[in-house]
Amino acid sequence: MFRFVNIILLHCVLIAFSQNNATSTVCDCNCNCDFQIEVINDNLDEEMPKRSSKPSSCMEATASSSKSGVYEIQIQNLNVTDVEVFCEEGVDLGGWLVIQRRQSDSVNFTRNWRGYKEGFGNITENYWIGLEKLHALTNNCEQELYIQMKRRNGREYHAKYSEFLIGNEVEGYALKKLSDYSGDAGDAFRLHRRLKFSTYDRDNDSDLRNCAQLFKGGWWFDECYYCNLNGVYGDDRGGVNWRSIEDNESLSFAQMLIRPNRNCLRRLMLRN
Ligand SMILES: [Ca+2]
Repeated sequence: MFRFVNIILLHCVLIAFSQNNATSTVCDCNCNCDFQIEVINDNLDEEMPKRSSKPSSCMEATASSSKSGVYEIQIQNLNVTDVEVFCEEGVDLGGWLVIQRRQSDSVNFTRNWRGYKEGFGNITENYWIGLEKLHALTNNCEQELYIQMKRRNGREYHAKYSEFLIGNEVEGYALKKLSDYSGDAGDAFRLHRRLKFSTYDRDNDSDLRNCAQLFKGGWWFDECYYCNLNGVYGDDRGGVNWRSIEDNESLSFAQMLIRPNRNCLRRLMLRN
């Protein structure tokens, strides 16, 4: 309960600041708050730095609509100024940004280093956001990671990690941080911590073989994997796989999402 209230509180404060609404009640924002906070400062507009016009996360982007869909955000430390992202509101209190999705075989995930670096697919369907954006997003402010998965029998699973951090290209876009796990899918991603990303043309794995070539998708391969959500869709021998759910079945759905975590929100509150 404390955690739930805490997330809602931080969400509401962020929304209030993003709207620069200095004198109103913070929780008049359709965010299901069961309490109210009065912001008392008549000169707040003068004292608070103006936020940029574009939101920097899905938590901000969806603040007034609370609807899933495509939004434009700004990502600091990235050459592109406006980036279209898909924001998911239907999962774990919402405010999530989709970084990867598998739902059919319509997009080929056998891509080279450049493909995984820049991203590919359709933002509303099968999709990979790209490692450059993932590095920028996870480094600008601490993010948590939520992974949704579904088997062919319809049963759904999830894995959640309290912090998710990806290195830069020189570091091989390594999975630098993957903090506390919760969920019912099993902690198959933990064993990929600190590993570099590999594609068939950039073998950074720990195996004598080329895992990305063998399993036809880019991932943080080891020798070769405990989970791989970028494998061949529908291929039970090396497909979209999370071994702590089922070793030999390609999942029918997988989606990876990130959202500013508590540490990030706390820092944003202090900065404001
Ligand atoms: Ca190798």
